[in-house]
Amino acid sequence: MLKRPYGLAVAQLGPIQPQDTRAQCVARLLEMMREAASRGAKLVVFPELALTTFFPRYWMNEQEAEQRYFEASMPGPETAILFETARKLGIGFYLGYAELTKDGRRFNTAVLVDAQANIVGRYRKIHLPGHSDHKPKAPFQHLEKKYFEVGNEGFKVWDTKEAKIGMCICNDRRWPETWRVMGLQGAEIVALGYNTPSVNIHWPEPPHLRMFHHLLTLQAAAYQNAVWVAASAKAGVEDGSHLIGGSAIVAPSGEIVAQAQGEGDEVIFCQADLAMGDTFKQHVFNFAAHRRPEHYRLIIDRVGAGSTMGAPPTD
Ligand code: CDT
Repeated sequence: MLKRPYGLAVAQLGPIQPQDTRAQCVARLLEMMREAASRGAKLVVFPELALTTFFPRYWMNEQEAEQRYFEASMPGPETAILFETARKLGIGFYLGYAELTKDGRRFNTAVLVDAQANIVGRYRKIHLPGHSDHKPKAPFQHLEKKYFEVGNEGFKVWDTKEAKIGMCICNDRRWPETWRVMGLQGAEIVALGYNTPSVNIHWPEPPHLRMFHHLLTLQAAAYQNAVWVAASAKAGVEDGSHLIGGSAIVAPSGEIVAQAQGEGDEVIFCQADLAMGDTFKQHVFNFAAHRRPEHYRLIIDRVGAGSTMGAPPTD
């Protein structure tokens, strides 16, 4: 089979402190965008909520959150330069940010921007982790359920000129349904950003499991859906709270082909051969030949099992 090379880059961000400005963050993103383009990338993937510190760790009222951390337009005054630079460099990008819509709704969102700087796709996070109530005894909060609505646009795949690209955000990667819905649309690349605290405030989870489960889910999803996965962390210590790194590019074989070494700003790159996904889609994961949807009905009919159904969130 002919190779279909596609330059794929992931730009991991080190910590963003609460006092850091949008302009400072955007300058860091621009530097990495330039590096990604110079290495031959057609797409660079930035993290979830890439313009601010991971603010769901703070309890505040919604109005304050909107003023400090949300974007009322994309591109906006501080992010326009990202679009202009991408157009000049001829590179596409994925950018996660907190979206405030014109009618005042809030979503944890990512956009897919093409090499002409057009927004070609938008994804609003569906699997929101954490809680909406104040937990004063916890070392920090995880208030995504307070600040964001559940995404209302589903899991889509965008047919760009050179690749079919899907998007998801952070906690979505832990759920096989996320990937299969995109796999069934023929996704070739799935881009995702994440902010994963190494401490679980809900139960004493051994911290090493955070990295293990992160890579486990990416690798299983890449293989089972025959897609390339490009996953970008916001990493390091933000205001005393540690976020895991581990940004990675995973092939449809399930193998990690590039991985960030540290917890700072870092670009990783690989020349992804999209034909590898075609091979897996024609054989072991030939969905049309092998799937048995008549036996999968419970997946859509039932939300949870047994006694945990309807229980409060405990991630
Ligand atoms: N940002 C985000 O979604 N973080 C969650 C933390 C919960 S860990 C079970 C994540 O899935 O990484």
